[in-house]
Amino acid sequence: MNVPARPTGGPGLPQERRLVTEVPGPRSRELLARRSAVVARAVGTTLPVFVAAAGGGVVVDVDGNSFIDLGSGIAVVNVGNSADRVVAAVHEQVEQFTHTCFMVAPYESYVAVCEALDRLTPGDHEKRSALFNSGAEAVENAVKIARAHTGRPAVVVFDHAYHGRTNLTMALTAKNMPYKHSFGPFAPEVYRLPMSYPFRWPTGPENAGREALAQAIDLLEKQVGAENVACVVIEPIQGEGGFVVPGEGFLPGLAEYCRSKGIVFVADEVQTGFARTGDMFACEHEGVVPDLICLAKGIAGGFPLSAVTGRAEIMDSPHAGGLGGTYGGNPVACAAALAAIETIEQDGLVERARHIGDLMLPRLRALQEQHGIIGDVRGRGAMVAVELVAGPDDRTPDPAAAAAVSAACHAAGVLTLTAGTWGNVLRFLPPLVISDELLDDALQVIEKAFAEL
Ligand code: PLZ
Repeated sequence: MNVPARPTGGPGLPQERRLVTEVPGPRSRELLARRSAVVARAVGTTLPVFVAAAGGGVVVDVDGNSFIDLGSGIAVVNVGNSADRVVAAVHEQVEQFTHTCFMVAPYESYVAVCEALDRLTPGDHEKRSALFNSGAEAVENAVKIARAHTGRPAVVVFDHAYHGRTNLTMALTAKNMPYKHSFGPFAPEVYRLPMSYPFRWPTGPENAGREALAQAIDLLEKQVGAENVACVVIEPIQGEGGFVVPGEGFLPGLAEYCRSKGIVFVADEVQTGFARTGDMFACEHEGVVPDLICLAKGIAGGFPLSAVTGRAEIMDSPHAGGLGGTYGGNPVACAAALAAIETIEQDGLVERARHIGDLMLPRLRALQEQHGIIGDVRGRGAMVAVELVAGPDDRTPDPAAAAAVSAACHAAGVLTLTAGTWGNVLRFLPPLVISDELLDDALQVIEKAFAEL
């Protein structure tokens, strides 16, 4: 195969949607063939092109096609791909050392990341952090910490939740296919409660906060018993579950209930964190202060890093040596995190996320007026979605329509993702550095895809 000159990624890439071949193009097709001969088929692909470079609001493939990025690698590159500060910090770090293992010989950047998390996460109580590699690992460790602290076994989670693919986090995740099917048995002592899902709440969205809270507490007390519960784990806005924003009062009520019963309240902000929703963390929207917060994805501009941050007395419950891992808080990932956090703060990306929501939500609501299959438009900041259903008076999920719109967007040069328990949610997660012009162009492509459905 003729390999073209390697394009340089980062914000300097031309910020344009550009199709120069069919999708996938010939070079991507060659790589897809190589891939299917050696990569396990269980590992999925959303957009069947191979990436050559990415930056700002675009992803460029090996055939020279430039896609508008509405996925951010699943809410990871909030600061954009190969963001300037991240690239510089990583270069500097790899020239110094790449790994010692923090548990063997520590280094300053790990401590500096924990200082930043102490400062940025909700609440002014004394905090401690521990660093890991993936979102799932952060959630698993939060459960370990909560169990050590309370001496209780049970973990309470919600319908439509997604917390990862390891054995314990599969048990916490709600959806069978594709995440759990044939992979059991799962970890015990996991209990699932109904979620506050306004669009699907039987008595109407306005009751979804209050009624869901009462139901959740009632079920928890009857079926589990508060005194058996180590922690409640919840995404403040559900990610893979379809960008479900709980009804007002649900999260604060739950946090308050947990406090009154000595249950550790764990916010899984793996997808919602780091400016994504127009606040640094989604919990802040209703003033919720979690006992423990799980962080990953947007924390390090594309490098594998995750964290659990929380109340010092809870975090310090496990015995010395009880938490860790070879790579947790790797120095390159920590350098990237410090640079990503600086970028979010210096470049006003929290405000930028709000601005993206202000641009997208009205356009999507206008689209809803024209297309009865758009049952719901929801989200916050740069985490927005539309849920597709049979029609204006029929909420039967329509995953085929979501797949068709998404495919039309891909063919036209816009990278979109789907989500939701029924796969009927189109979700949009642009990098926070995307230009208004690109966003407008992407919205026009989405509008056209609905018009031609
Ligand atoms: N908690 C809230 O969104 C990861 C999963 C993609 P890891 N979401 C993307 C896929 O199909 O595997 C996620 C999340 C929330 C935990 C996780 C898990 O994070 O870094 O993928 O382990």
